[in-house]
Amino acid sequence: MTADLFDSLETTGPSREPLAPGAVLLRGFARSHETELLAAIETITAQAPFRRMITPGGHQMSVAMTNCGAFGWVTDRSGYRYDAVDPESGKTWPAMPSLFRQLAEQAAGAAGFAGFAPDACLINRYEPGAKMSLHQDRDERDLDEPIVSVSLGLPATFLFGGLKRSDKTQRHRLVHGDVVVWGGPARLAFHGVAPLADGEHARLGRRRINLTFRRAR
Ligand code: MD3
Ligand code: FE
Repeated sequence: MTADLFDSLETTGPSREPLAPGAVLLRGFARSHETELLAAIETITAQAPFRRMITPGGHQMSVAMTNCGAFGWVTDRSGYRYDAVDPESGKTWPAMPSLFRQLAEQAAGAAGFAGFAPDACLINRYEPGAKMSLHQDRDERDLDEPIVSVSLGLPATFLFGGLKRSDKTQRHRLVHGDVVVWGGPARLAFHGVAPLADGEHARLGRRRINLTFRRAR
């Protein structure tokens, strides 16, 4: 473990760093729940396996995705949408585990968004080289609701821009257990993830998993 991580977690506990107006990084907020989170992800992905979806433009995403909760985010040639049904199985998505719901609610509360009640959790899996191009999240009905993200496994370089695609981007390294709450003026910011560097994580091997909790409907 690095000196930084040791200082921030072992001696002082999770820390709270503002990234931009409306965006708060809760460093290590999910670390103490890693075993239960990973077990829940195993259960979910046994029912709704990771798959690489096709964008409306016809490209296959490098990130593999699945969902849990009442609604799941999906993309295909016809567009992006939230759907109660997994198009691969024709069944509803696995239920959102209460730990997921509680973690998201607590993180949102710590960032000033009391009462956050997510109805969708998108689960993204990155393998070395996988990336997410700059985009905005705007498929949710109420953009006043925040998004809570949980990073697990290999570290990633997260890109965080402004309200225009051409705005300059800040880079932030997100590591295992980090939670970020995105709301208010940050909610419609362009953002993405740089190609994942290869590595070996003690719990996840050559992978990064990101959970995003949303109020879709
Ligand atoms: C900033 N996922 O699933 S999480 C996504 O690491 C997505 O997998 C990335 O962007 C990932 O849509 C980034 C952090 C994140 C999520 C939503 C945001 C940052 C955001 C919405 C608005 C602004
Ligand atoms: Fe996004």
